[in-house]
Amino acid sequence: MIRYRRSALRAKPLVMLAFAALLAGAVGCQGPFPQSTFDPTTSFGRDLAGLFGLIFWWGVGVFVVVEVGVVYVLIRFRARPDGEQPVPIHGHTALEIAWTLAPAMIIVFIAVPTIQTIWRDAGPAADNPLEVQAIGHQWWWEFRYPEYGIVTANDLHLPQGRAVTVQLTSADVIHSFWVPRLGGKRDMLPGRNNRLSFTPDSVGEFLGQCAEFCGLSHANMRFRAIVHTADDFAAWVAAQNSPHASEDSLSTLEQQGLAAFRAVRTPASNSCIACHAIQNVSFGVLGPNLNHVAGRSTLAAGVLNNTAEDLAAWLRDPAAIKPGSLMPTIGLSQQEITALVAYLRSLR
Ligand code: HEC
Ligand SMILES: [Cu+2]
Repeated sequence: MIRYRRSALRAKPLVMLAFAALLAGAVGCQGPFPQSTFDPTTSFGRDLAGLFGLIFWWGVGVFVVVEVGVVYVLIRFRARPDGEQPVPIHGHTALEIAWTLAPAMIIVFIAVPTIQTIWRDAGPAADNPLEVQAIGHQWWWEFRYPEYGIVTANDLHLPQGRAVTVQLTSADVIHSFWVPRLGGKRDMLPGRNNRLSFTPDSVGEFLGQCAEFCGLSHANMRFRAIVHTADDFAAWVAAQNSPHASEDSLSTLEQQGLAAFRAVRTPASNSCIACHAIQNVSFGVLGPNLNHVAGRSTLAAGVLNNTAEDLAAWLRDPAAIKPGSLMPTIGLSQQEITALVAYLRSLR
């Protein structure tokens, strides 16, 4: 009696815990799902989701057949009081052939659509694709548009309805390019070119993420694919290709910022110009190209908002915001930070 009551007491919190976990899980099932592969916006993404669905339903079919078989055998051949022994089926040729063939058939049913999909989607994009070179860096994304002479970072701008070929490579370690709603995930390997081809069909912003552990700030290596209408994309290209405001037209504070940007520091590797490129100012390539940086949707690969306060915090101590950041803490004065923020925010 006492034992029974003890275990009942122990079971109660367990049941409640299980219930709470179930509730938490169910609440977590509510959208929105900004990085769901089940809501594709390219033909490539739809092909992959379709293939997944097909194989999932094959799996459901196999599950049902196997479970029905198990339940049938459990009931049909259960121990009976009269002790009747079932007849063994060892060496039953027809059965042996059947259960060898059935899995082989299932593999064929999975393999044929899979290979068809690979054939359809792994090739180069159709006529006149937009080529974008995506280069993974610890821990940010460089995007180059050879057709337009544009180099930018962390925002992948794309036109709706035009095929895109993204050439994938890395400047350092292995990264992986993944925008779940555009479809597919593909590694970026140093010294090698991989390719993803797709045609975006919906305007919008789609979140991307490095999907291969690449060091301390791997989880802080995010980006956005921003799909525009053809006209808006042309406007974006024109804005990227327009020159920055001339030096003479900068305010005094902005000019001080430009001077701080150009300053050669000690050690020299702490100079902004050693790592960053700005049109007509510098050619560094270790960090993101800063042309039109004020127009980006985020700073530091999705970690910061592109605001004056966040930019100032970044310049003060990058590693405090992004562990392991390859931009050093330079020890800028408050005056230099204010001026640099004003200058960088003039690069619209
Ligand atoms: C040793 C190289 C190096 C130096 C020197 C350097 N940076 Fe950086 N910078 C980087 C790297 C690398 C990143 C990318 C960090 C990341 O997102 O992980 C970066 C990011 C930035 C960004 C964010 C850009 C974006 O689009 O996200 C700004 C702005 C910036 N640096 C400004 C400066 C300024 C101003 C200076 C000089 C005071 C400077 N940097 C000095 C390497 C450097
Ligand atoms: Cu990475």
